[in-house]
Amino acid sequence: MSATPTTTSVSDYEVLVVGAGFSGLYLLHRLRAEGHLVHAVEQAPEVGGTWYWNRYPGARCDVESVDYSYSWDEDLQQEWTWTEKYPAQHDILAYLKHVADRFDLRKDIDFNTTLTGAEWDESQGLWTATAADGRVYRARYLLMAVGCLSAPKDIDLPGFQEFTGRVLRTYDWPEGEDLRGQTVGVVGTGSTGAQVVPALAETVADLTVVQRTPNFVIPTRNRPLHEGELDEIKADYPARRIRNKTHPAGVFRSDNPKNAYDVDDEERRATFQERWEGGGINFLGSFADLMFDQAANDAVVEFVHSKIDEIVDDPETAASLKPDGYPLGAKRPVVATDYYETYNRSNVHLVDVKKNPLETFTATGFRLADGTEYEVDTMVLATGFDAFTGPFTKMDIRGTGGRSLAEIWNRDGAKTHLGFGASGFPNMIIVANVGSPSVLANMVTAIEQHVDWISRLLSTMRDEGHTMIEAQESAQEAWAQTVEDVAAMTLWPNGDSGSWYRGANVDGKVQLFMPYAAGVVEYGTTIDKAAANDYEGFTLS
Ligand code: NA7
Repeated sequence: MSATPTTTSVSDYEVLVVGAGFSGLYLLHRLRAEGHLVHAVEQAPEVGGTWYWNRYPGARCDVESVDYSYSWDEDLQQEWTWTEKYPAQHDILAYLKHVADRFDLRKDIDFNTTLTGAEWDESQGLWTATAADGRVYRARYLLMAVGCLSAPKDIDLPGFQEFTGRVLRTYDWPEGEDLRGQTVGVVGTGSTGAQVVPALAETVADLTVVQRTPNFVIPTRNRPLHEGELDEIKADYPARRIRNKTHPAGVFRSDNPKNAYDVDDEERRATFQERWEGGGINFLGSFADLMFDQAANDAVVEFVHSKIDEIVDDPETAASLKPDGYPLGAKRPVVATDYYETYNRSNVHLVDVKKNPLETFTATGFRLADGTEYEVDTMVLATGFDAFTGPFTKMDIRGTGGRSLAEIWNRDGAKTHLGFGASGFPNMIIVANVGSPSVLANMVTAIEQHVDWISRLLSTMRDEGHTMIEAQESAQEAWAQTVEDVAAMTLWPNGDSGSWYRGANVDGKVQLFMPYAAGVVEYGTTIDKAAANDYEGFTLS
């Protein structure tokens, strides 16, 4: 991927930003505007981060377009035209390219640059980062804007090396790839699988979907924005943004304040039905206690099961599609279009490998435990990510005394103070990842909150003559415990979901609940208080 330089070059900056997705681009803009000498590196040849890579058919965000965009520039939000309620991958990528051009960000980004390691030089108080092609970057601050879902999970399918057909990963789907007329297998029924399956079903000759754990899939109900709708939103955009920032999930959502059993059976079902028809993650706002009370959650589970029965013609397929044994929400709820309906097509078959395990891949397909063989031209892998920590642990990051971040996180789990810093890794600042609301909120809201805090921190440090910040170990332990305790007050960690929220989707990964479940409002109060208290829990020197 990376170009080979003819000589080894060393570049010096005050701040090195790793990644040019939503967080890296805003960091670059904001820190540059505040007079910091900042530069970014990006492994892709283009901006966009996750929205550059995930270009599989059907890729779409489940947060509304008008909210899944930057709020920090009124002209930008006024001039950009979203055409659909929920943005497709190519719409988001076009938007981020526009942002990069409009704010002249590209000149400070090195594309095709994959960092393989970074080492803290104690004597000089600098990070030295090395790219795969040998280029070296030195910077006082290393800002990890690497995304939560950017390192694909290693392939862990039995006998997969035997398969000689074509393999496509949703994570880096080749531009314009079309499987029209082919016999195709898909592994994975998470958010990605549930989007790619209906899209592929339209064009391929035959589609076999390998499902291990069924998910709760809520209909998106995407549609073009009505004429005048965008103008209306733009007329009062700042107020809408404020509402986003004052909702725990960072979204423009009206949650029902009632608990599920405050109402009778009829009203409860009508409420679920209305939100189901409305589509999208608003469904999660049906009742206030869905993620806090098992009985409330059982009610929503029962409702979704009834929808599956209503939609899916074949009773055996419907039974396999019903999630069981974990609360709705414990695994990230999936929002997709025509997912359950797709199983009524004659060219689509569901293989339930919980009932009939996948024994092995063969040269031409795969075989199940009962001996059934499937032959496919192409296997599509939608098998998920080494979430949160993957982008960090695949790099060789060395802190004070040569300690390895990968070794520590692989052994003890990923712990941070307030989601910003790890003890032993001075001046490495983490953006919207482990220990902060991140994926449990609208990522763009969470990112803006983090970037604003980080830019205040760096300007304060400069103004006060500090050059080093490090998370205190005791504060980090306490925050990791808080993150775990807050999650324990909810149903998120419950059941046998195998969720990537706690690293349970990757064999051998230490299981800690990684996002901070109290939401962006409470989190904002906590981090602002720490900042006002001389960055409590961090040592500045
Ligand atoms: P997910 O949600 O982690 O889904 C991955 C899917 O792949 C899930 O259904 C897994 O089943 C399945 N999988 C993974 N490994 C295997 C093996 N070995 N055998 C069978 N099935 C397997 O990733 P997504 O990309 O869909 O979504 C990630 C996030 O991206 C999403 O939540 C949005 O925030 C955007 P399992 O559940 O582990 O049994």
